[in-house]
Amino acid sequence: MAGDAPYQLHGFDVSYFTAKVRPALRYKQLWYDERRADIPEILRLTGLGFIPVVITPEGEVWQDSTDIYDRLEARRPDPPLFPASPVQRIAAHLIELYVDEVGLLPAMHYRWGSELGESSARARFSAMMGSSELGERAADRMVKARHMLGSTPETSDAIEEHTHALFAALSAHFEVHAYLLGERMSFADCALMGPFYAHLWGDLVSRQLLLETAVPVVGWIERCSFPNTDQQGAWLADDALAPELRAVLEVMGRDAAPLVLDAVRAVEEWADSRPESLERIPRGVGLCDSKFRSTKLTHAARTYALFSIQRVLDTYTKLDEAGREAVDKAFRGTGFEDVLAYRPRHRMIKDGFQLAFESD
Ligand SMILES: N[C@@H](CCC(=O)N[C@@H](CS)C(=O)NCC(=O)O)C(=O)O
Repeated sequence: MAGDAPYQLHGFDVSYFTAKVRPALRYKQLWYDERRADIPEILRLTGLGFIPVVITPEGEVWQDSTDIYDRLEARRPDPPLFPASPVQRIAAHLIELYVDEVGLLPAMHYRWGSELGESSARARFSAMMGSSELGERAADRMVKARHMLGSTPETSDAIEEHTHALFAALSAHFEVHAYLLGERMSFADCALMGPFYAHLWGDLVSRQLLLETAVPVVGWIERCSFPNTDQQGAWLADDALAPELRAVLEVMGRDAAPLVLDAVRAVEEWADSRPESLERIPRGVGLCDSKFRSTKLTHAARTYALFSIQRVLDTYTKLDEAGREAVDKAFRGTGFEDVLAYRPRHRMIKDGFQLAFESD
């Protein structure tokens, strides 16, 4: 799809969700121009203060990393980001669910949860904004967001245990395979670059941890950053998942599924009796308590959680019986079976760029 203008990616190098999208643009071999996000312009274009935003050569505006994947795949199906076979496709969706809802915890913990982490992140933010005043202000907002997500001094041990388990499982996997689903990148890899590129690799404390304990993961970050076409092989044959991926899915599923489901239940309860006259649904509907490993973790129940789980379940419930059986068998015992068994009673849609309930 050669045009006479590049795609534009508006984001930041420190940004989690920009890091989800950048590898997808590179993998698709699109001509794109990455810009430091112009937030007033993004507000004007989308009505929202979120990055990343992609502007196509024709001037279409794409917002939300999940939506950006869908549109990229629809426009340029080759090379593919989305596996067509049920088990691999659902695996990729579940990994993206982990990233969108829970991967923020290790990312925020290592960036802001220690003196060295916070002081180096503040310096990075100030350098990025070209002003220590603006950098400090942005950092203050992130420190608050970190607590709302459930990354606090009380949960830091559990988050570190989770991260160590994840690094170990991913290292064992990437010692054998180039990417999560085999020898070709998929949107699962792009999604997992969300926590791994901007935060875990870009930040001082976690970078040291990766280099000391998870070198195969560093190799994978490098491959996802430069996904050259001539270095892409195939996803595993026969819709298989690598045995090594099972351990990764177990860390993600067992630790993350309870948090996602608690948030979704809280959002649904709120939606049962939501005020009729709401112009916009809120980003969060209050706090909810969950168990993260064996620690109590209090986190904001974000309305986006319902949208995230719906994305997985829409794919799952449309599978034929044989596909659903194969998926059930593959994810049984990972913790993700509880996600696949959930049936939301409210449905979310996008009204423009804004999340809304279908009946609104
Ligand atoms: N669902 C959106 C989330 C985007 C998002 O939260 N981006 C962060 C930066 S990494 C942001 O813009 N935050 C601004 C805010 O929370 O107000 C996506 O997947 O693109």
